[in-house]
Amino acid sequence: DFERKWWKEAVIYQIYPRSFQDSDGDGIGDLKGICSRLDYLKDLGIDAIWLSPVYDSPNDDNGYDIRDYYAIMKEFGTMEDFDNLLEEVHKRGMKLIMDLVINHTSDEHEWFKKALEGSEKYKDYYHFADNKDGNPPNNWTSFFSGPAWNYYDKLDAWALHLFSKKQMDLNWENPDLRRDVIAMIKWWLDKGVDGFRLDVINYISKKEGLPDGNELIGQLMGYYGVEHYFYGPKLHDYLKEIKKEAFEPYNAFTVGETPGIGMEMSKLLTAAYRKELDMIFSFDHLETPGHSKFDDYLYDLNYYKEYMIDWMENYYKDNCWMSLFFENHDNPRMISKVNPDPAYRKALGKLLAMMQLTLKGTPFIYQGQEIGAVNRDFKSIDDLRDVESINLYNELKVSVGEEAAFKKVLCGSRDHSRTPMQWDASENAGFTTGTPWIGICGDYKNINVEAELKDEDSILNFYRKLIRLRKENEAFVYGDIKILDKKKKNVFTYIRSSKDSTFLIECNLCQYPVKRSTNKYKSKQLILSNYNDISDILRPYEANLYRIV
Ligand code: TEU
Repeated sequence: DFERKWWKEAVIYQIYPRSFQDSDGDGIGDLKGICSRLDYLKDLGIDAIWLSPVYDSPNDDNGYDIRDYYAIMKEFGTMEDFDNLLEEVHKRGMKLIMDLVINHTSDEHEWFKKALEGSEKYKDYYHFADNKDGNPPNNWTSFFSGPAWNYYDKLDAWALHLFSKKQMDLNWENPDLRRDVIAMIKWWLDKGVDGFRLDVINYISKKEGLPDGNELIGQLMGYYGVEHYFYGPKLHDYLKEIKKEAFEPYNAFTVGETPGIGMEMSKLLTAAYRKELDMIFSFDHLETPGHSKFDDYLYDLNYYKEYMIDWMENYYKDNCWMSLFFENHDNPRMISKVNPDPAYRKALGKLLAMMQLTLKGTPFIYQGQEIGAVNRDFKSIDDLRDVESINLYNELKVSVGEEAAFKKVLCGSRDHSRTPMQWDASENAGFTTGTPWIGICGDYKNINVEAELKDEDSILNFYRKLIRLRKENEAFVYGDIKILDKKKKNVFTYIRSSKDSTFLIECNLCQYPVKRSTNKYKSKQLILSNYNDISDILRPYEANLYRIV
């Protein structure tokens, strides 16, 4: 009874352009490099590509600080290269989703430069506040350490930045700003892009007057002021306006990145009748409760099971559709989060693929996940590049010293997922002929696309088989899901069924053998497993997919 949409059926692949494929030897990935790898993605079974930002940027936050929405970052190539990439993607029957960063711009954007020159019109494109007593206007803190305000002595005023000091928050209250953003979105849609991932889109509406953040919430969340903007008063108004003015006329796909948004709010953002967004990324499943991203702990997949039971049974009721992801450019590699012991990498990598590609929702595969990439063995802070990691290190080392600060940052550093894609065992893993902008994972000699394509039993070939199975069996897309043995720890067993086929998936969520669940499905045929034989117990991270005949 679901409305059929291409984005419900698609397997989507996220590319972090800086680290995917370099074509001109400058050590930085680029658009031509991506073009040279499209056949690899087509062969993997990818239907749509989400490109992290490629717009002109000073790269304080690797492109999430946009200086010119209408130009391509020079390190990535030219607008002609972009047009060619879009054409080549479409030629292969794939779609291209752009990353739309409209909560903030770079402080080098022309709007902000005009504001600094005193233009009242453009000051109102941002959150400026006159200086009163030499202190920031409120107690809000940045996600990248320190106060969320820059002071500009020429204007004797402060300006808000929730992220880095060079990422200045836009004032969405301003209809002129909204009009300029909508015009820009339509300019990209006129070029033929198929949709957008909207960066921290739930932050765009701030509480009137930007009041101080509650002390207790600030301590709990680790950031002050979040309650005043994570689900702001006019968020739905702004989303309905962009949908009506830009996305709907072009039938453009949208997935909102919405940190902190819970299930009920997500329904208000994505239910079809709401005409706001098609999907959202919720992040609550990425950390087990009581843990922050920078804690030194192993992620328990039993929490993922609990989380998915809740969402699978409640989210779809209201005609909403889930995104399914384990990794992106903001998080460490999932295999390393669950169990860094190399003995389990292969089984665990396939288990994650099995769940992501057979649960109900649209899978977003992050570059490298398909070859079982793991965290990087960074040796010192000089190896890191991410503004969030470096700022946190500088903040922590004052109180806990350099070694402890580095250790804590490594637990959650975004750089783990930003090391170059590992294509083959040649120098620099085939990513560049130059010096890579960030170090390559030491294990690229045996963890690389070329080696895994040749190995029938590799994680990559497991993904390819699973993606093909998804395409051949509608049960994995629109089919119902029924979760069995909900209370049984370490076992995650569920049924996917449609009118013409039924599948049973059974997983062992831990590194110890467990008794398989006693389910009544006797007449089943094993069609895919991460263990190549049958035993009467489920081995560490065992994942089996059966057809019920
Ligand atoms: O991420 C916002 C966000 O939720 C993360 O920055 C998160 O707060 C942080 O990583 C927690 O450790 C988006 C982009 O995905 C991210 O790359 C950008 O840095 C950020 O917005 C600002 O544009």
